Amino acid sequence: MVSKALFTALLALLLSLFGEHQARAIVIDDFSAGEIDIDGPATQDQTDLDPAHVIGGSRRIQLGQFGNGSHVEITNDQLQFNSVGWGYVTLTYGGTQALGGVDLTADGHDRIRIKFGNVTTNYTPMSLYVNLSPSSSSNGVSWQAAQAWDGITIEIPYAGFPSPVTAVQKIVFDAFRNQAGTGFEIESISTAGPSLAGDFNRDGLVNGDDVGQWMQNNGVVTSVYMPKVFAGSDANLDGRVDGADFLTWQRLAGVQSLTP
Ligand SMILES: [Ca+2]
Ligand SMILES: [Ca+2]
Ligand SMILES: [Ca+2]
Repeated sequence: MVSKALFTALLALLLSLFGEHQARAIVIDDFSAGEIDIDGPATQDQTDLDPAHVIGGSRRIQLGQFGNGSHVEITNDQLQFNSVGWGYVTLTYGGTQALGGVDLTADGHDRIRIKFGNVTTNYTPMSLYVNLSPSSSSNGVSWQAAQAWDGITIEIPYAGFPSPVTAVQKIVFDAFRNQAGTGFEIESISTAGPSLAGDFNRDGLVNGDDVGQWMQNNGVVTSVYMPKVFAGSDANLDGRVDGADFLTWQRLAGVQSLTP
């Protein structure tokens, strides 16, 4: 017979072991805190936000425009940006108060992961800076979101960043000089570790949902302008989402089906 006390101790041990293997992502922003609805041009500082949802507990939003009609909303756990004219939005974490040296590589994480919602644009230049002033625009990691990016997850390996990410004081996401009529949604920005190549939507499983994700993003090319940025659906990391990536999914899904 196992006594209740022993059982409880064993359970606690198991939970602690399990906990050690859980790679906990650092949430840079999941947009579930600090709802906002503003028209540009505007700059707004939000403080005292839950640091579990916004790194450092504060975010600065700078909303600008060449022409008119830029608009940003943080609502329903996502950021939504729209612009009639050429608009831009910059999010700064650690802007009002430095982040205090956050190690983004904790738990073996080696990349930043950005999950998009709908994207409506021919192209939208974006950048991510770590520990750099946003004015150093050539020194961050840049990419261009495009129409086919609906629902895409992209990942930016730390190897692509010009600055170390082990003692971070400031993180800046910049979507600049968007074409007229641009709209995009971002669900979350977080750290991440390597994942299964066929797990296109990064939910930890390789299943039919990933095929839906692949179909949505089939044809996306990241390698032309953005050698440092990869789509979650790009299983073989060659900078494009195509049939070769689907075959990787098929292989992995076949392996998994042995242990449903
Ligand atoms: Ca979210
Ligand atoms: Ca999946
Ligand atoms: Ca590929």
